[in-house]
Amino acid sequence: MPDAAVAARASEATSDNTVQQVDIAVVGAGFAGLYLLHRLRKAGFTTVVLDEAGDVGGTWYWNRYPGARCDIQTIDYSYTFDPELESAWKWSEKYATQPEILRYLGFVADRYDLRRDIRFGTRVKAATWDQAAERWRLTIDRGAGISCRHYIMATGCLSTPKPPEIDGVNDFKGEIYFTGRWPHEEVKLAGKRVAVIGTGSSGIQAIPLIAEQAAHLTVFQRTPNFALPAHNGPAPADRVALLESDRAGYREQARWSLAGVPWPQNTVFSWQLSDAERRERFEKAWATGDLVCILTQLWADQGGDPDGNALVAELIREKIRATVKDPEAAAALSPYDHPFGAKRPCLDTNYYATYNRANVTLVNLRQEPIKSITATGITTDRRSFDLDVIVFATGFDAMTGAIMAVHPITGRGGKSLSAVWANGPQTYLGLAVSGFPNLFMITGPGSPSVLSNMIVSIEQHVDWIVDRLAAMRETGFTTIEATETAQAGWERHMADCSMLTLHRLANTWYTGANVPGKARGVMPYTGGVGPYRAICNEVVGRGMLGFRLTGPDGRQQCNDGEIVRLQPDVRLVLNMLAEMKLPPIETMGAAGARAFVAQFNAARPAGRPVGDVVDGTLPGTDGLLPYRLYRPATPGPHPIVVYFHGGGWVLGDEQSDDPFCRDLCRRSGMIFVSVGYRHAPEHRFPTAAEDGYAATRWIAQHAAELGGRPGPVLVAGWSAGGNIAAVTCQLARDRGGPEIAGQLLVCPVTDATFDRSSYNENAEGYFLTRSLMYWFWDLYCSPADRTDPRCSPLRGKLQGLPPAFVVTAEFDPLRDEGIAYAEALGAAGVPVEQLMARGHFHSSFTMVDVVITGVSGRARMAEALRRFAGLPQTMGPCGEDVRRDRNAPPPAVNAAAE
Ligand code: N01
Repeated sequence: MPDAAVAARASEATSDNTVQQVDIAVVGAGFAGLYLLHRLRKAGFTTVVLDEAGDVGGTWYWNRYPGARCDIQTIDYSYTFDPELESAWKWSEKYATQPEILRYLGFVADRYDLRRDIRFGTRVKAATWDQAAERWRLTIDRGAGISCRHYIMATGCLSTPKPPEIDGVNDFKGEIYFTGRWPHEEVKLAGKRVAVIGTGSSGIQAIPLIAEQAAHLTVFQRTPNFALPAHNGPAPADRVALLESDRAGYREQARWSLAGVPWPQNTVFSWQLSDAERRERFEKAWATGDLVCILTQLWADQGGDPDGNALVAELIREKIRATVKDPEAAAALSPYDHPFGAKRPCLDTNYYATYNRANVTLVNLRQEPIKSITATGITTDRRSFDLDVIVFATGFDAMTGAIMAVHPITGRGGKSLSAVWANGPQTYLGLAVSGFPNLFMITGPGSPSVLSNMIVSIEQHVDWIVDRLAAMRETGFTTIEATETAQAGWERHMADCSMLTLHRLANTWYTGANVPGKARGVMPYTGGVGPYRAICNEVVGRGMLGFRLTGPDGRQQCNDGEIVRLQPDVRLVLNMLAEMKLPPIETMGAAGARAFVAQFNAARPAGRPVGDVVDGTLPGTDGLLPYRLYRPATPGPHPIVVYFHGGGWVLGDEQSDDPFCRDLCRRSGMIFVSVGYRHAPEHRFPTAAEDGYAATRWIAQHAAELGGRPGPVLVAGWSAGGNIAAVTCQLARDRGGPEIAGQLLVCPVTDATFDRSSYNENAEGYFLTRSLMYWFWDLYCSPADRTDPRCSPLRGKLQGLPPAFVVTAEFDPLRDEGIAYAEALGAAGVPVEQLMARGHFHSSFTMVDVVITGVSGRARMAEALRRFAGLPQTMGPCGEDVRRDRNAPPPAVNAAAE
């Protein structure tokens, strides 16, 4: 279809002075608005779509600069709602050009006869909620306005260009263009001196093509970006074959994937690969020319861990150095200020090689900032450039800009959206805002949107909204509004999710950092497309949780609450476990349960390398006990932590908490000796406790032999191991040593009492169940012995114990006894810090590299251990040294959530 076929066609229905009455008004006629219109119409809603542009296309209408293409392969960047549409359209390239994408949208508009309900060239000037009528009143710049029951912003995430923010723009006598508002007529650059300001995706796509035309091109770069060759051409045969082998399955997989494009989840970690293997993976991904591939397929820790990420970043910088001949330019083009992927990487065609051209100059604004734009060009603080054309590729007021651009939006009680969002966007699910009934956003802030294949996310949002509106109509409800509780919960969940990736570590449009004065925070949902879809479905399944619905007869429905209270990765783990439909562990018998644990542990990510791992035995009270020693890679001698594994005194061994021991060894810079104490039911109470104490004494006496620092040791343990660690401290105090410098108790068992709230609230559904705990207790200890402080340390004397760091998890049956122990220690005058881990479960901290949100908690545990050991500095969450003020007091007893 020729371009002309999608040329501007002004819509009708603008001339008369009557307010147009519709069920639903939509702003935006891009991918989102078009599908929305199609679905709303099919559902029988009267609808009008408004767009300032002269035709359909949304962002693709405006972004017509040379080189504009999509950066998700076009076989994925397509509507999937209609299989017939899929077979009716064939893309010509792997990454379609802007004109082809615009033709596609024109084709869709024609196929479903959409234009007749779109008012082009129409701008919304204000939207006001009329509470009495329960309708939105829209003021527009052409005609009498619109009255609608529901108002939907399909305004796109990257459609409002940000102002140039450079002095003197208006003085320039030459031509000025914005990539985001490129003229429809041809822009002639041949023979001209052209400047491009900005090296994001737009600049990087445009620069090579402008360089081919211009007499001279000067690129003004403030921050270098990572760019990868697109290797454009026909759609890759392997991806096409994958799609065509099972189109419906492929699309469904995309809908449940993390980024909206079906690629398998990576389970191999960088430290499990040799340099050569990493390079091989990298070269393969580089040759693929696919953002999602290189962002997800190298190694499992590339997106969430700075160390794993740094390996990719350096491999890309190597490519830049190999391509750009001038070492100074290569250095300037090499990004060091952000992790790879934390800022949107770009797909390019000959971008870096363009800097080898004689007619291209790179100006590094970090070394010579722009002073001003003058009548004749651009002046930096070192030199002046005479120019005929300046192209601003300076980006967008992303995610919120386009919504704010149709302001004022005034909700219930005169609330203004800009006021509500003054400190950053607040939404429920990125779909709705409390105080703004019947207002929806497609791919709004708080939804996966720009961190996903937009089309998959758009279809999900549109389907969800239209289905809800249809359901409301059926049930007679006329308004729907997010509650404040739900919205605040979503904000917390968003913040939790932001810890899963590295986006928070970069100054980008994802975080609002590109617009001066804009509130900062990760705006898109980083928890992934599939998990997000599951959450939206769950909201419906739980009776529209977090929404208030009202009807004309005074009827109301409101299941208030937070949709996700678990940490996002904990939720995934628990869902996965639930899907496995495992029999309760306590029904497996001790041998069966041990076999299960061994199998379960074999499937987890291998722990990270430490300096040395040594297996040995030590004399216990009744024969030898095995141990595993983890030594840091740093020069010793190191303080020693005696560690006791979890497993209810029945399961596990000295190796079963291997990743946790490795992690704490690395973070704390201390030796961990994990002790294989004896288990029930073969060895019942008090064997485990006595073994723990005996082992600690022996290790303290042989610290130097073990390569450790002589002097006091520390103890640590998780779950039943926390119980043994706590008991060991009491025994050491009462039996004349050894000296213990501190105790780390992670979700410890402290008391054989089962009536605390957490035993009921978290009785089931969080892996460690109440009935499993009953079983452990029964195997370990007869009821008559359970008040003995050697199994219930909370009942012992607590004065004079070493300082403690007590970790408890919100969704753990053992939570309250851990808290009780910490409080009792504090009351007995023992220095104690508490970490109450919000949204975590019993195993959160030991599931290293699975529960990523446990990282900061483990960093704090390591800090506490170092403090107990008197070590002078702390180590940051990712192992980096973080100097702390040695005179500063230790953190106060901390009940804050992690
Ligand atoms: O915008 P950007 P974009 N003085 O914000 C610089 C999508 N997209 O339009 O980083 C000097 O990424 C700014 O520098 P800095 C894609 O998601 C996709 O390129 O702020 N420089 C930066 O270099 C993309 O991420 C495609 O220091 C100034 C650049 O301008 C998103 O849209 C194609 C400046 C802006 O980069 C945005 O991309 C195009 C100033 N005052 C866009 N202000 C596809 O491939 C800003 N800069 C699908």
